[in-house]
Amino acid sequence: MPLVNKMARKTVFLSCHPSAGGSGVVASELALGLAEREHDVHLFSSEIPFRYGPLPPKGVTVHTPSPIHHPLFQKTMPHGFALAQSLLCQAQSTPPDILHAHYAFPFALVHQYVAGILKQRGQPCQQVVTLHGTDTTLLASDPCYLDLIRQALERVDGLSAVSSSLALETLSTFGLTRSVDVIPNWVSPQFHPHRPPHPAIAAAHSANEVAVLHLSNFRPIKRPDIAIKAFSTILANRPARLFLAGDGPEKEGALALARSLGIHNRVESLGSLREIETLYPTADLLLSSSDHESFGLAVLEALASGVPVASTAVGGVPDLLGKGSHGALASAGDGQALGKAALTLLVNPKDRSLSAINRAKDFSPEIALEKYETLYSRVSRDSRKRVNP
Ligand code: GMT
Repeated sequence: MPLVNKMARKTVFLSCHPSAGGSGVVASELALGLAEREHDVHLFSSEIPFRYGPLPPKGVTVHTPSPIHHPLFQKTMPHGFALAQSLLCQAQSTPPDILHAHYAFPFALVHQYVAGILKQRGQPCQQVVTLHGTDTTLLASDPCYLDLIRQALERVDGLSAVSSSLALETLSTFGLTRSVDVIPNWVSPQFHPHRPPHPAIAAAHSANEVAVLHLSNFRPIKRPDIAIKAFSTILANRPARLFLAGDGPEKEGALALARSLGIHNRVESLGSLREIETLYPTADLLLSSSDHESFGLAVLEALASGVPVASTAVGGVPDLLGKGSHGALASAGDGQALGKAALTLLVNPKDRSLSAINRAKDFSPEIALEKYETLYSRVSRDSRKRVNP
């Protein structure tokens, strides 16, 4: 049954990466939630987003703009141009009220260009950007990208960040004076503790081993080497097994480190999985070893599944964990400290699990959806005031 919709129906165009990473998940779920609230939602991504599986869900119209396949454009047609063409084409039949970019680069830049054309056509719309991290934490270190992204952030009608820490870092990195709404991510109901045991992870329990989970896209920033070092500290104190879920460039290096430490027979690679919600509940704890996490969606998913988390104290993670027996923090880059933090989580597992579930309740889809709707209403109202002061 659709949720009660207190806001006027809007046509929303969302642009995002299709990948399994958090920003694609957040945009896909936002699209679904808005559609359930009876907004007209169009999601633009280079492929059907990972979170939707092979078939797009009901209620959201998914557009997968593809470059022109002609030899002349073979090396000069990035996704952004195909996206612009697709947004403009769709706007002919359903002019958008809101263009919502998940990342300023490249999506807000494309939206800015498209919004200019729509304004000339007499179809003005408002632009919203949600920051997930990379614009600020990676691209802004290049002064030319910094300028490019800053002008987009200054001009958009609404700007949100997924944590206070990212909002503050963005304001100082780009020297912005405008306001940024903090809209934390949420966890979808498919993450809960009541699932059948995952066979591979349950085998560790049968052998009286602590089942430790590390889930990531194994980008350098995720520091899987630190997860391996933390695990070796756990292993020195308790029989344990480490499950590595996901794939990426640093995976082989992490496995090589496990071999060199002589613990590779206690490390199991589960590869890339679609239904990650089936993994968490059987694990005893999640290890999050990143050098930076603007929010830390996997941390929240673990909590909702009743699993305590040992994490590096980076970005939005300390705020996300909050206070309670479900979390333990260690300095970034210190595997031994992370391992020691993880060991503290292995007593009173039932209390910690309850504490985790309670904390996750603070991040419900309803809270986040209302905040995004409020942001959309505010930017629409502000624009009407500009036209009719
Ligand atoms: O962490 C990644 O490699 C993926 C990245 C993305 O673009 O999807 O995740 C970012 O956005 C997520 C959703 O807001 C956050 O939960 C992650 O913390 C953030 N990643 C980093 O800050 C490294």
